[in-house]
Amino acid sequence: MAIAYIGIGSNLGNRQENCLRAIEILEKRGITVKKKSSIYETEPWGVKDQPRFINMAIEVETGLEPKELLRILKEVEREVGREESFKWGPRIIDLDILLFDALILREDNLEIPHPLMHERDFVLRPLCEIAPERIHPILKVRVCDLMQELRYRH
Ligand code: PH2
Ligand code: MG
Ligand code: MG
Repeated sequence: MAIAYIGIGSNLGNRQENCLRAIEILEKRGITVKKKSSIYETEPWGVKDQPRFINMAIEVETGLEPKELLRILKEVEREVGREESFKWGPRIIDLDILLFDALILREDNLEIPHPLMHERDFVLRPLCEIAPERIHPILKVRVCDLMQELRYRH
């Protein structure tokens, strides 16, 4: 079994309901959700001219391989109602793998750790709530320290 962290975001429709519904569907698909962060309302990052987001992070336990987990996340996104949008644009639901054990994977369609997680307050804040001591396997820094560093830079 692996422990993975998933970042959840929504800025269209009933944002909170979308996030909670995604978690429910994941559980129905046999993914054990072990921890849930609080619900955070965050300023849009990257493309600023769009509605505010709801963000969360969850810890899951799974026997799936990372690629299989990614496939399930995409299916759940579709089930919650995600439609095509542009990069960093508004979305009903977004489910991103942040960390997967201490795995480092760099492929075209899947990069773990998430390549921008250490730059994003909307990822680090909820993640820090449920996994402050987790080590980023490339940067070799704890999640809580990544958040401190980000605060310092901004
Ligand atoms: N997701 C993005 C782009 N910008 N900003 C916030 N606050 N929250 C997000 O989840 C988010 C974002 C692309 O995935
Ligand atoms: Mg994303
Ligand atoms: Mg995504």
